[in-house]
Amino acid sequence: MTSTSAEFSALAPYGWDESWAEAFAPFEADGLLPGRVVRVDRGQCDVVTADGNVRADTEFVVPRDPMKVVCTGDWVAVDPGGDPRYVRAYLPRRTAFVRSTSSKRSEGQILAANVDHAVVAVSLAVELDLGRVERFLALAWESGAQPVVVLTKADLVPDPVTLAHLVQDVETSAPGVPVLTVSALHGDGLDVLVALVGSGTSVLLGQSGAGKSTLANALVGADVMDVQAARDVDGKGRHTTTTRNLLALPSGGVLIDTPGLRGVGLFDAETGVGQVFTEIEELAERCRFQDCAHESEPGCAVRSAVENGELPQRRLESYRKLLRENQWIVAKTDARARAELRREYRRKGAEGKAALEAKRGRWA
Ligand SMILES: Nc1nc2c(ncn2[C@@H]2O[C@H](COP(=O)(O)OP(=O)(O)OP(=O)(O)O)[C@@H](O)[C@H]2O)c(=O)[nH]1
Ligand SMILES: [Mg+2]
Ligand SMILES: [Zn+2]
Repeated sequence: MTSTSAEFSALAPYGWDESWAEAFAPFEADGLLPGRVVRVDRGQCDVVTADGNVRADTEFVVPRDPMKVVCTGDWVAVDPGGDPRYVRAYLPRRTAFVRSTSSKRSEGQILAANVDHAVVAVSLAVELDLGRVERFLALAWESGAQPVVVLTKADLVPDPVTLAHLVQDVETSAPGVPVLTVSALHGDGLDVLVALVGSGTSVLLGQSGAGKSTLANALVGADVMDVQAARDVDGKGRHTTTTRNLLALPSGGVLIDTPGLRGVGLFDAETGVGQVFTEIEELAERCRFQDCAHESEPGCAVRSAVENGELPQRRLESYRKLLRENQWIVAKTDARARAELRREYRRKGAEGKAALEAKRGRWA
């Protein structure tokens, strides 16, 4: 069975296509309804379907694994009958943003799924923190989406030379990533962003107060998202946006607005980190030793690039810091996985022993 044309016309603005329909076919055969999650809060989600918006419980697809929790951007199979309705399954994700939840528990948390463009919003109202930009970009690359950096509130940097320098600094920290400047206040630079988010699904990421919801409203052309009242408190105070919201854009494309992230912990993002620091990884290929740590080894191409001013020292330090952090998370996750495995073995071992004793008992 294939997806109906009603489904196509209702869901196409949200990104439904032939290949999603194909992935959905087995669920269609079971009489389930396809839809995209536009918002999640506390075990429930809003799903846009051909029957309009439905609120559904996600209970059935949550086997206590935070990576398997339905999230905004997921394509899901909803039980059409029943009260409450249930999300029965989600389709395999094309991309997923994962961060580590906290430093104590090494768990991944899915921020958004099936995203094509990751728009990292960075406010020009506060001092540029390139390390933070790099961290966001590592997360973005790791997800499988193409990142773009948007420097917001460009109206606050009226001097074009200063603005150009800021853009250049970010570009140096973001190889392969377009860097745009926009002012939602004046509308400057919005056309470039409109073109970029006009296809596929984009997610707005960044600190609280960076101007993500202001951009979302500008792109939607209506005040659909609440915006922070005072504009001089970037990154501080209350988060204005508290849920992740998926919006269909009038000129095509889908946008997910997210709550500001104060800290983004990496979660198994080594590939992503590598993509943020491609120039360092390229230099490293020319180091004399293949496993060069770029510290005191002779013939280190990375250190000599720093010495001759080709590579900023800050970049190398940031690279090391993110790699270290990532290795630590991976080690911790592995340790946790190993501990779980040990528990499992012990449990199985105990079962096995009990079975053996029962058997012996029978023969005794
Ligand atoms: N001067 C200026 N201020 C802006 C611009 N865009 C946004 N702001 C202000 O920045 C503040 C924060 O904007 P929001 O859009 O709420 O920020 P956010 O990133 O969505 O914040 P959270 O939802 O908390 O993550 C608001 O007071 C906006 O008016 C801009 O282009 N220029
Ligand atoms: Mg917001
Ligand atoms: Zn080296």
